[in-house]
Amino acid sequence: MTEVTIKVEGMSCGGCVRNVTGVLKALAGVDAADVSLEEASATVRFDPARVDVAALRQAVENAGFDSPA
Ligand SMILES: [Cu+2]
Repeated sequence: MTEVTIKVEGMSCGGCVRNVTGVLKALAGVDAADVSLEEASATVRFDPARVDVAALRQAVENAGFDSPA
């Protein structure tokens, strides 16, 4: 397992946090996602053989938020 922290911009409430957490955890290969509204970030533990950071960021973008590199 690998752990990475990505930026997540555009969240404004706990609903956004749950939304982002849900889309990250829905990805095959993601083991855990800890999303922080205050820090505008998500720390994700994942299997690098099954999913990569680009896919994590894409999932955040697809959910309507921004994940700048
Ligand atoms: Cu919200």
